Amino acid sequence: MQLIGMFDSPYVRRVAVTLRHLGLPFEHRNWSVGTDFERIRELSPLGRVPVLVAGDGAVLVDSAAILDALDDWVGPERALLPASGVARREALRLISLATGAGEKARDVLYERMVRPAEKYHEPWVTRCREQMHGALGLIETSCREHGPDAWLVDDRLTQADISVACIATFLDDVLGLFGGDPPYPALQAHVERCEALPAFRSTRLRWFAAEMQG
Ligand SMILES: N[C@@H](CCC(=O)N[C@@H](CS)C(=O)NCC(=O)O)C(=O)O
Repeated sequence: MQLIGMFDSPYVRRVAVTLRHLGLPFEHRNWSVGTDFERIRELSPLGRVPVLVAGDGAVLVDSAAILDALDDWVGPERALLPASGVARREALRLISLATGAGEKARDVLYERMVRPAEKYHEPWVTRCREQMHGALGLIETSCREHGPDAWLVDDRLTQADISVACIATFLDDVLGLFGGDPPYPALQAHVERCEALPAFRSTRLRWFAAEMQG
């Protein structure tokens, strides 16, 4: 199995953390959507990461579809998305809020990094930031309600914990989330708990935050 994409992407990283946590071996192709765009497009004409090339050669795109396949492969006992009921609904709610916040942050970044400076549109950036903080506020409430020693939706780590932590770490790396206003103390405590786990530690790019904020 091959995972294509750099761990600076929270979407790639949540797949990598999931693979490691489940003990599924994979080769990591550390390809950039900038410099390796053409060879990524040879596998997936969409040209986005993550891309997963499965053992049977199938090419999977989009982290949500990849995570769904991984849960399917390990079976219901080990699947990281709860199978049904309130836990599944709550996990999907938190995952959607986290990925939505990540997309809004990505829009803010691309406005700065991709668009010509004279076309930078501040009202769009302000709107994206408001949307991002709206979603993060709901995640903060959930983290606070569960307390620092509990997982978010179950008595074990689920995909909600992984996705929330990967995306919040990314937001801290690129936007200084945990040093900013408003503060997110309960979310920060949850992220620190997750980032201490081996699957997270082995996929953490420490240089990335320094480069983004330097
Ligand atoms: N919904 C997608 C989002 C993936 C995504 O936005 N990947 C970014 C890297 S963080 C990317 O490939 N950007 C290059 C592009 O869209 O051209 C997923 O969950 O996999």
